[in-house]
Amino acid sequence: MSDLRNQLHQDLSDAVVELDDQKAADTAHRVVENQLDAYEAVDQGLSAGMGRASQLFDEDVYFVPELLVAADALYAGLDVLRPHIQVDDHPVKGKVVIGVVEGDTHDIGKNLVRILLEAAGFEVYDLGRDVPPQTFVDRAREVQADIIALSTLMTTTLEGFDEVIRLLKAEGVRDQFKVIVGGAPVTQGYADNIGADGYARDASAAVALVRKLLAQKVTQPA
Ligand code: B1M
Repeated sequence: MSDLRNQLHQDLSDAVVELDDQKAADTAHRVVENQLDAYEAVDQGLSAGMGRASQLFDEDVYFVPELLVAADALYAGLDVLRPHIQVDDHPVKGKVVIGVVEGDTHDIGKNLVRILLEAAGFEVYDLGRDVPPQTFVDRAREVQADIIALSTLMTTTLEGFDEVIRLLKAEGVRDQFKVIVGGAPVTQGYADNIGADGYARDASAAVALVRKLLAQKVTQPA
């Protein structure tokens, strides 16, 4: 069974790299028919494939049109797998407000993070992309979020992270929320410098980080 699972993960990843939405959907159906874990298939198949496609972009093998069609293949697989992702019954639950900061419209990675957080049983409020800092703060206060999750793919928009934290402090509510950050140009050092509560490298790491921060909140109430 693990051979089949590995093969289907590889096929999903290849489907994204080959820009083949039909293959992505067909392979995703095979994952479901064989009762394999849909979450793992998203993480280790589709998401891994998008990472490979991005790498090919960096190497000037792929250009923007290829990346957009790769994303179509990713979403074709996701459409099939998403209803089959088991919602985790992990005891620690919480509310997450997520979005891509102002000036940045790259949302493929943020969407993956959102989907895996939802699958992990968190209540996720997705503000979309190009989100002004004040909107994060207002929405987090409105829904009484536990976590504010900020994503960006561009160095030029990183300062949106600082701005959200600055506004939280200015409104005297910094302690009410854990702020986590991620996206390709982000590092643990950057997160530490701006006083974020955590950094995650990819979507699965984001789920683990949210769990860890919420578990700390439960054991150390404010
Ligand atoms: Co553009 N783009 N793009 N782009 N684009 C980059 C980011 C770039 C690095 C390409 C390059 O020049 N080498 C570059 C940024 C350079 C910089 O840093 N300053 C760039 C640029 C410059 C631009 C434009 C300005 C180009 C232009 O118009 N001149 C423009 C931006 C417009 C704007 O936003 N204002 C632009 C536009 C676009 C498209 C629309 C064509 C398209 C985006 C489509 C979309 O998202 N809806 C696009 C794409 C596809 C890319 C690349 C090729 C791929 C990004 C991607 O989707 N990767 C990218 C180059 C690259 O990354 N190699 C590039 C796949 C995705 C799954 O990975 O988003 O990294 P990623 O997410 C990962 C992790 O980062 C992490 O988890 C995810 C999955 O595991 N993660 C988090 C993400 N958010 C997280 C949050 C967390 C935790 C983890 O916690 C909160």
